[in-house]
Amino acid sequence: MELLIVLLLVVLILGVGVSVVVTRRRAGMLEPPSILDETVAAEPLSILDEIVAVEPVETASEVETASEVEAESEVETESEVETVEKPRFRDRLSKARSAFSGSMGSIAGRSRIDEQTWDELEEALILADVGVGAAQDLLEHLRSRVKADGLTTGDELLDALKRELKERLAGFDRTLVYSPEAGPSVWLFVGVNGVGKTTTIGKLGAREQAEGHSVLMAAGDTFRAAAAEQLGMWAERSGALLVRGNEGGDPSAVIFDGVEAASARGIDLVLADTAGRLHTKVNLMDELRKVRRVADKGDGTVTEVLLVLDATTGQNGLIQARQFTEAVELTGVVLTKLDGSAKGGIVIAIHEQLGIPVKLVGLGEGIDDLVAFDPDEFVEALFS
Ligand SMILES: Nc1nc2c(ncn2[C@@H]2O[C@H](COP(=O)(O)OP(=O)(O)O)[C@@H](O)[C@H]2O)c(=O)[nH]1
Ligand SMILES: [Mg+2]
Repeated sequence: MELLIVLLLVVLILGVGVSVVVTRRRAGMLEPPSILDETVAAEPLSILDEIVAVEPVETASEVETASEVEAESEVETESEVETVEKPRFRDRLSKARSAFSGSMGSIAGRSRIDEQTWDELEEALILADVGVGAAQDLLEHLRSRVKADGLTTGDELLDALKRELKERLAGFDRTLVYSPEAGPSVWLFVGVNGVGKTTTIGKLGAREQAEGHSVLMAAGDTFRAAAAEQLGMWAERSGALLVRGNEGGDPSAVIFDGVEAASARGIDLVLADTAGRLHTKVNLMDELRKVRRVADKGDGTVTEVLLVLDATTGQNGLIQARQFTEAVELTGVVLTKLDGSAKGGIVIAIHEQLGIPVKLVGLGEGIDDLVAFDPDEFVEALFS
């Protein structure tokens, strides 16, 4: 009996002890979070503190991951900034690229080149806006390449096409010419309404200013007052000067005044905007001939006459282009809106049919979205 009482006492004492320990443990477990809560309250980086509170052991790796993510997003931001500075064909040509490589898709992976392959390639080239004439000429050259080099697969054929395209686009001088000894250089921009003349002048003015040339913009599009205002905004953004006339005024006079003003101030470059449409019954091409003549009359020298073409208009754009080629001696093409629904083949068509080089390409509406045309980069982007 005594033994039983002693045992009961022992059990009781142990029970109380254990419960005390458990309570203490519980208290111990409760305490740290309250400390952490205080820490959380003190430190602003509550996300990290939450991670510490939930899984203290993995804190280090969590933080590492977090900083890795941070590092990655920083890199992304940096490359975004780079893209803004100089957009790349690969990034901006997504639509042209998928149209082009999509239509070539059935040829890739073929184990042999037969008549059906040639038919499909011709169709694909025409769909890509290369134009019927240029497509047939390309195919002719490719046929002899296939024979001479013993090419047998679809992939080899596409590779040969890629090389052929690069060769055809090589050998054009794409520099924009200054004439430092002959007064201000005048670069004239022509093209139908809405193709992007004014926007191109704005972007290019900013680029030339940034490269250390002084720029004056002449608002030769007197068709609408809004056109001069639009150019004025670009001039302000790029730090260029602006010369404008009255709505409905003589475009040649505005450009002539612009050249004189530039000459008086020792400005290197006049970017001259023109209208794609006229108030008067005068033919646009006659007007442009006059603009071209008058721009050369004063102290300046016209060193570039750039036809601005909207890439999304495809083969139709080329029909207009021919009219301009006949009116004024063009020195190059600015191909805008290649970031849109344009098909890349238009670039080939311009070189083949007009015989003048694409010098600049518009890849968006922003001030930095104008790049020099690089044929190799362009062809690679189309096939990637
Ligand atoms: N997406 C895209 N839009 C462009 C590009 N160039 C011009 N634009 C847009 O095309 C429209 C007409 O441009 P604008 O310069 O006024 O044409 P203009 O009538 O020839 O002077 C404007 O909304 C421009 O922002 C380009 O390269 N890409
Ligand atoms: Mg305009």
